[in-house]
Parts: sequence; structure tokens; C-alpha cells
Amino acid sequence: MVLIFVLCQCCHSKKTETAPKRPNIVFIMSDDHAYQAISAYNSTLIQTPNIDRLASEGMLFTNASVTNSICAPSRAVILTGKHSHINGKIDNLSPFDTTNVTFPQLFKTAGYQTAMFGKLHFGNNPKGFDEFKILPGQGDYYNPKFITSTGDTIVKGYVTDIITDLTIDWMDKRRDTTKPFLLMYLHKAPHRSWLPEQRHYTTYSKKTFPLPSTLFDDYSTRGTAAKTAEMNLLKHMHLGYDNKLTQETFNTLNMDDTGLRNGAIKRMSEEQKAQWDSIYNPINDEFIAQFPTMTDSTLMVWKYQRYMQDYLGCIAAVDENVGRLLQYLDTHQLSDNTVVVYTSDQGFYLGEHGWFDKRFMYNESFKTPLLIKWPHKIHPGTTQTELVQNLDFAQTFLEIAGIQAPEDMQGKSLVPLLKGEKERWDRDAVYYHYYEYPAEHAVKRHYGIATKSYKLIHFYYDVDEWELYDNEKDSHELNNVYENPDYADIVKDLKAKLETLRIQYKDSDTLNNHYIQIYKDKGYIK
Ligand code: SGN
Ligand code: CA
Repeated sequence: MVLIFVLCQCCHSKKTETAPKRPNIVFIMSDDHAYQAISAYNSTLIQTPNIDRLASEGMLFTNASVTNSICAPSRAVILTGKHSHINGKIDNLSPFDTTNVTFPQLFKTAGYQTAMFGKLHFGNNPKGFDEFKILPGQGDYYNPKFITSTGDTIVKGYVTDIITDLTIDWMDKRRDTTKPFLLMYLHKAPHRSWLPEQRHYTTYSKKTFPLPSTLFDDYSTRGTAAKTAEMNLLKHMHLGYDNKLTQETFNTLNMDDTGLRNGAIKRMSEEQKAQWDSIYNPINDEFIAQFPTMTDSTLMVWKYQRYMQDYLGCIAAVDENVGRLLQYLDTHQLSDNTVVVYTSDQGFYLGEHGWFDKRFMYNESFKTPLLIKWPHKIHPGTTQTELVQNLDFAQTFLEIAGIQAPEDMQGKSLVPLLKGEKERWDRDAVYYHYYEYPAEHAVKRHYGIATKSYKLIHFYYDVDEWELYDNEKDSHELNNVYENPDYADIVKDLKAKLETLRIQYKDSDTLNNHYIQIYKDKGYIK
């Protein structure tokens, strides 16, 4: 493999005078950004004009999904172009195996300047970057710490603004204008526990949002996994930690069953805290007044509104900052030769099925936003309905840059789709596998297959349950029709396809057992 890269480098250095300029790539990823909260997908919750620009000037993918809906594994899939069971990063707990080859390393070897700013969440530093400034673990919203190759530093301010400042500062001051660049600009927002910046919580805390039709889902038409998951707004969202009620409020109401407090607020400076209190204290006062007459359903709706106010307030900052970055590219004549990608490490529940968080192969967490702008190649304003995954990014970027992808990468370059050459695209199903059970939110392990019309899921380990959804008739995935005789042929067909995919991607029961044994050895499960 080393030989191939050396050869590539040689070809490249010969080509530089004559070949067309290789495009820059700006990869923007936020954390837990639901597609429902991007106005190009759904305009009922928030307006995101800057992110939407990538759709109006490029391509909007409506069937983009992840292979494993959880943060660090998704990032490992993106960087390696390999499924979790191959790259080894099956969950947020295990360290990333840095002997994996990642696409930024290939870019660097091929002569690109490379930089990463923001959230990685690997527990180790990224390889293949000329410069990086990353948050430790999940990172903090206010006055966050960053890890750099020369030591740690705390930067005062709000994380989404700071990550953008660092990114723009790098482009402005340390970019090598003789080279194309690969820039990974990775937001922490809108990850739990959803702390917006003052300019946004001031306005968003006054808004009310439409309720999802499945907010009061009782899961009766699905299996054990949906019934036992711990991500219900009423039951599992903390009034203190998530909804920002204070200790004084709990004392006043004589409540002692409210779960965690929000420690992140302690990082605020006195001034930041005073501004926060001026908005959040009245919310606490209103809650105290309303609480005596609240029923379960009014409390559910109250929690949903509080959740949306803070979550969407965080996204407002992401959108503004994406606007700043695009503006920088425009004013420095970089836009024309830069591919800009916007995505999230996975989708998220915004009250659908009564839930927050992710992990399931059901739509809101399985699907992820994906918008790509590539001037002169993508026809502006195109909607793409083909099944694509985060697994495909590495090979896509490598092809765009003219770098040979290693043979063992498991995705598919999206370049034919980007260029409108659908005849060069033949995928009819995608594979999924989630492992992190038992863990926070208690989502059971499962793998499955999705086509444009159906989704077949197998929950395994402490249950053995199959679910089938007819996505054309049941867009909210409320009815498991696995046992319905009308679907017997479809089940048979999908099981055969699933087996083919498992063989193609080299996943198997043997590997399941291997990863279960690791959990047993570590004492996570019995
Ligand atoms: C934290 C969150 C969880 C979330 C995981 C994984 N809890 O543990 O709600 O599912 O991260 O998220 S919190 O109390 O720390 O907020 S991920 O995006 O990093 O995978
Ligand atoms: Ca995430």
C-alpha cells in the first residue's frame, strides 16, 4: 500500500504545473443534528438559510444514513471508509485503533494541506493533520478546553463561535496557498445538554414549536427494544440537567426525584451566568407556578418545548457560523474550487416517538442530513433520493481529489451521483449495525437492512426479535409487520439480501459473539 501512495505522490508532483487545480474539501459536521432541524428538509422548526445554501447551490440527499448511529463509531466509519465491525470502533467506549488508515492521511500524503477543528471524540489524537485543535471527549459549550499538538488550551467564549474562529484563523493565516486543502470543521453543537449562546437563548426561549404527531407514542405496536429504551422525554429527560430547572426550583416544589443537575453551567463566567439567569430564572418561576396543575401530558409538552428551545437555539449558532465560513470562502475567491459538505454524525429524535437521542435504526436516528456543494459539477438545486451512507464519504473525497482509494474500503464513491450519472450507481440496500448495549438510553443491539421501501431489523443478544417496516405505507414506522403473512415473501427476500450484505461487508454471528465476549470480559454484560 505504501508503494501506491508513494507512486501517487510522484504522479502528483509531476502533474502540478499542467493538471487542473485539485479541489479543496471542507467537511462540516455537527453532532446530533437532526435533518428535521434543517429548513432544506423541514421548515416547520427552524430556518437555516446558510446550511440550505448548500442545497440550493448543490445537492440535498434525502436518503442519507449512517451505519451505526452513535458519535465516535460514526466518525471512525467516516475516516476509515469501513464498517464498525472492521475498523473496530463499535461504540463510544473503546479507543479508536490508530493503525487504521484514514482518508486524511491519504490526502496529506498526496500533497493536500490538512486541518481539523472541533469535536472528534476518539480519546486519541487524529493522524494525518498538519494542524488540529480538538475538544477533549464531548467538549464544553462555554469556555471550552481544546487539545492541540503542543498542549491544551482554554478558549473563552461559546464553542460554536470558537470552532469557527479557529477554522477561519487557520484559513487566513496558515493556509499554504500552493496546495489544495482538506478542512474538517466539526461542531459539538447541538449535542446534549443543549446550551445555546445568549443571542439565541434570548429569542428561542420565547418560541413554541409544533408537536410531532408521535409524541405520545406508547410503543405498543413495536417490540421489546422500543418499549425498554430509556430516551422518553417524560420519563428519562432530566428536568434539571436537560431542561435547566435550578436547585432552588426543586427546593421550592419539594421535588427530590429530578435527576442530574447541569454542571456545564458552572463553566460560565459571572457575566455569562448573569445573562443566562436573566432569561432562565423567569422560566423556572413560570414552571413553579404551573407545576401544581400539570398532568403527565402537559409536563411532556412543557419538556418538549424546553428541549426544542435549547436544541434549536444551538442550531441557530451552527447555521450562522456555517454562514461565516461560506462567506470567507466567497470573499477569498475559494468557493469556486471548493467542495463543501454538511452532515451530522447521525440523526436525532426531536420528540418523535416521545424520544430524544439516537442509536436506533428507525428513521430519525438512522438517517442523517447530507448536503453537498461542488461548483460546476453538481447541478444546483438537485434532490438526490438514492441510498447513501457515511461509509461512502472517504471514497467520495478520494475520488474528488484524484487519490486512489485503498481496495479494502467498503463504501462507494458518490461522484457518479454528484455528477448526475445515475447509470453508474446500482445500490438497492444498505446495512446497519448498532452495538452499544447495555449503555445510557438502553437501546438494544441490532443490525438490519434498509431499502427505499422497507426496513428489516434484527434485535439480538438478550432478545431475539425481528421487525419489519413498510416505509411507503408507514412513514412513521409505527407498525411492525414482520409477522403479517402479507409480508412473508418480502421478509424472505430481505433476509436473503441481508445475508448477502453481511457476507459482502464481512459481518457475521462469529463477529457478533467476538464483540459480545469483549463486553463480557470488560464486565459490561454478564
Ligand atoms: C452522552 C449523553 C447521551 C448520549 C451520549 C452519546 N449523555 O453520554 O445522551 O447518547 O453522550 O452521544 S450526557 O448526560 O453526557 O449528555 S454521542 O453523540 O457522543 O454518541
Ligand atoms: Ca452524535
